Amino acid sequence: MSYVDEVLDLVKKQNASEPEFIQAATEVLDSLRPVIDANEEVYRKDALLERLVNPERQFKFRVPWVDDKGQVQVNTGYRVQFNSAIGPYKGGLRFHPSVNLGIIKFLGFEQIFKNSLTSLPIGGGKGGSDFDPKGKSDREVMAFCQSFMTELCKYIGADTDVPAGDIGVGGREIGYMFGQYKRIRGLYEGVLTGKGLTYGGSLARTEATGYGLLYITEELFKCHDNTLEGKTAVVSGAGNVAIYAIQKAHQLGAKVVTCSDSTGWIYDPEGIDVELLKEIKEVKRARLTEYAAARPSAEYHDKATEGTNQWIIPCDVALPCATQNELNLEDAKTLVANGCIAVCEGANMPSTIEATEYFQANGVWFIGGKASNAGGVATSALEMSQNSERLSWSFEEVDAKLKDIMVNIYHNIDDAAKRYGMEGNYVAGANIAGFEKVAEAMQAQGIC
Ligand code: NDP
Ligand code: 2IT
Repeated sequence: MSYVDEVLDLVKKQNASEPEFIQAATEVLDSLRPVIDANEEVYRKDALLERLVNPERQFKFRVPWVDDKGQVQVNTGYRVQFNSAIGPYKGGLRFHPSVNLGIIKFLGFEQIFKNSLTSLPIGGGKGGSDFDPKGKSDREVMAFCQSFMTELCKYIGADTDVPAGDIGVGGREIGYMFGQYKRIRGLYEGVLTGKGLTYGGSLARTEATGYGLLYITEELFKCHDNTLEGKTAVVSGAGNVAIYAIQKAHQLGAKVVTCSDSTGWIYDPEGIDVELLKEIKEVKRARLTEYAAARPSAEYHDKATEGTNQWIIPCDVALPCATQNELNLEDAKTLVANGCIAVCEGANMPSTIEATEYFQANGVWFIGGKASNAGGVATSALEMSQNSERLSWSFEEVDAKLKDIMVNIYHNIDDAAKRYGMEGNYVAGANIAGFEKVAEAMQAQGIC
């Protein structure tokens, strides 16, 4: 049996109750076959892959907090410190009722390769909680964040592990957690990224994931002698990544006609009104029904009653920006049948493995999240640099660096795929390019 198959068997056996982690590990290891096969003896002897699929450390802890009725609530918190070969652990915190250890492990595993692709010195980690910020008062969110950080602060630090946001964690939550870290540890340091601009945050971090997604998509089109100008795009999600993806897509001349949240989706043939969407989601924290109510050109579709999603709308480009496995084989078939030529993932693992394979088999240009959503964490690393030198850079400077990083990622993953005879397979290219640096650093640091 090949070394890759041996380790995949082990992953499935040891993590049987973690389907998302198995999915992420399978996608990566499968596409690394040519690289591993070429070095099989050395890697097997050093158990390189067994070390790669096992987190260096993981924490699971109780998070008690008091709700507005005086009732004590108890949630579970997690932080997985997956791999520190190339830098301090770096990766977001997700607050969503679906969070469990398997979800955090899948996200932490993806983060290793994504962070490597940014070319910046950051290792892979992820954390979060099954806490649901939806419908909670600001005071309840603060109480939760303070309790969460009271435990988490023991394991993190500006040079050891630097969390940030993810689903359900934005500027408000980062602020409450930063305040609590400072109180307990007595340190004013860059322990979190995505901070507010008045206390060490970086300009352009809020926009970075969505903007970065469009910068790499733009480069993809350019390198195929094509352009985003005049193209129709379908976006899922209506959170941080989706909002700024839509904004940059419009700046680049495309028209985004959809967005979604967990209950419904909007079709707006005149193009999504980003300012209205921002007001509804960032300020009011309301549902998309309000978007349709305020915008005569928009239709609202309820997912539960209609059983549909935004992927049925014909488009040239699809940008999934909500959550894992939100785009399945059926959706992929619909998109291809409707003429979609490119799919670039803003979310982490939004396409199932079957959907990804279908896109690739049908000539769709497909860039997986590890590469295409790396702009967020890359800009987090730029925030860390600014904190270290106690300076802040202008929006233009950060944005220019972000664009450079995304263009470089495109060429690195394209080159890696070509080196192994898989031209156009950006999934394999990303996994290979991400892996090469981490593997070399792990080998250089001995057995640890
Ligand atoms: P937000 O919490 O800001 O927004 C998430 C959006 O996705 C919301 O519209 C939400 O709808 C929807 N969504 C979340 N969970 C589900 C679900 N189970 N089913 C359907 N819709 C869902 O998160 P972000 O925009 O920050 O994150 C979106 C994706 O991008 C995630 O996969 C995240 O891991 C990834 N990502 C984020 C980065 C960042 O910098 N923020 C960086 C790189 C990747 P609702 O409000 O109804 O729940
Ligand atoms: O998935 C991701 O890359 C993020 N949620 C951002 C992580 C970060 O540290 O900025």
